[in-house]
Amino acid sequence: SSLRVVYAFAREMHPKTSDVFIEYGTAGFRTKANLLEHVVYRMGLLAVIRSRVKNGRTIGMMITASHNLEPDNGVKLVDPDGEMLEESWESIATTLANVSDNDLEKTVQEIIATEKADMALKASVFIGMDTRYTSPRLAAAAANGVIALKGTPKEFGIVTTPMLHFFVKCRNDNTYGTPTEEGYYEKIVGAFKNIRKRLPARGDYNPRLYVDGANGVGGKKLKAIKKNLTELELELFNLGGVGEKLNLGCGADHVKVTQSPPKGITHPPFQRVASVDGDGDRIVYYYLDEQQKMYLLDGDRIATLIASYIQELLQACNATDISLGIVQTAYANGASTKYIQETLKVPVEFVKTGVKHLHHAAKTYDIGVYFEANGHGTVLYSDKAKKTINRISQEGDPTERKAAQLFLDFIDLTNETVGDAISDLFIVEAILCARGWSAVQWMELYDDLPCRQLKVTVKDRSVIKTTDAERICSEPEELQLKINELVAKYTNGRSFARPSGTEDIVRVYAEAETRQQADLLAAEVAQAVF
Ligand code: NG1
Ligand code: ZN
Repeated sequence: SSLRVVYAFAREMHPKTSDVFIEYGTAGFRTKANLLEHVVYRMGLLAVIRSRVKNGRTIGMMITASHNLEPDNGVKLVDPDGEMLEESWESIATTLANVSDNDLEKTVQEIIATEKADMALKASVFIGMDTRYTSPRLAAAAANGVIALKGTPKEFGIVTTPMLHFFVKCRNDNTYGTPTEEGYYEKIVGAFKNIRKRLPARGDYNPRLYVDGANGVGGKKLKAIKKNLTELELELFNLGGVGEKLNLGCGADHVKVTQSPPKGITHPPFQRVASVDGDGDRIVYYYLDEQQKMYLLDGDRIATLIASYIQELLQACNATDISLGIVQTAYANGASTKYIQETLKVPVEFVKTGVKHLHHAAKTYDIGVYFEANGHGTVLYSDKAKKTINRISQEGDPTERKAAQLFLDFIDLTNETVGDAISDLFIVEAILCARGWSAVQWMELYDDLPCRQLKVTVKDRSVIKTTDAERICSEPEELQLKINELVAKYTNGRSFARPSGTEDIVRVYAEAETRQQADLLAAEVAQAVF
């Protein structure tokens, strides 16, 4: 039977070579690349089963370790609507990844039975990978897994994570777009060009944008886009040339966490710079002043910029019955939350770290804007919102119609499946252009509280349990009491500690009125954790 083939195939080609337990976490499986081949092969098997459980709809597999350094790699599954794998399947994936080669056939059979997969159905799996040198080998293992259960793999080669999500969505819902790289550019870049036709550059907006590509796939794709782009003057850096290492000293995570510019770029004062991460799903902006002081415009800044603009568009269309909400995590700067509540007066909700939680919460609004502070986020438009705006674009009075038509282009510009650095870049640029703003004017919306993130290595990070969207530590109880005590010493102090879902560490976050106080509070809480 085909299952015997799977079993033999695994033994011969992708045997389990490590006994280290591996877990499907917030970012799928992620570890040293040399420990992953059997995991990826098995995820190929699982993707076929999942596709059949979903009536033969296409499932995605992305080979990437995002902002991690080159020796790591990972794999994530994408569900038919282009969203992350349903949470209940994460434990199934974990089980399958960890069984011995001897138990593989039995486990596959059990999953098929429990999930009632009709193995007679066709199955389709889209596979994408980032630029790591270990990715082609892992993508091949993924395809082998798909073939072993008689599914049909389609390999897209090197693409950004959000591009793969987009392809999967389009394949299963052709009203969303065409599931090819060209289809992606046509929709996203096409929408940007339409917007720019409606809104020529004005005021203090300067169409010149510098980009830090993290030496990964995002920069490479922007290079392709740049060829046909006259509306923006892109200056691209860190494109992964000879000797330039992925994510090393550059990229969105480096810029956000170290609060310093990436290597590989020099720029004039006040030049707007966008920094993307290794697989092109995160983006942050920054600029330096004449004294080389850095001003960071992170995910919270992008969320507030987008939400405030959507609010304007809703008003201009007179779409009064459309609800707008923002979703943040504990890492959101307190000043951004205050701005949302007090100035924008938009509802804001907190969820646990990890994009799937934000995505889920954002769906409860007619329009939901979600961003992690690290620059991973997007906007979700409900059918109700889309229908309403569409109707106004045809039936509203002339001003309303015009606003609604512009709004429709903004919806097209958005990759709703997942946070997308390229889509977000064009959204930010379109809004800055619409407002005639420089990055300095964007920065003036509110002042961030100085903040600091630290990593603490502990013997067993799982002893720390959290509650209230990870803002409170429920176990050990003494730890939260200690944090309360430390925080109370500082003006506008806030701090929390949580075990990372992607690294074997505890993350400590602190913010306070001054840089010195934020640093001190973080250090004190880290000491308490340790
Ligand atoms: P962990 O390691 O659980 O903090 C990190 C990021 C998340 C998310 C995931 C997946 C921070 C503080 N945490 O999770 O936001 O992006 O990686 O990549 O940035
Ligand atoms: Zn990423």
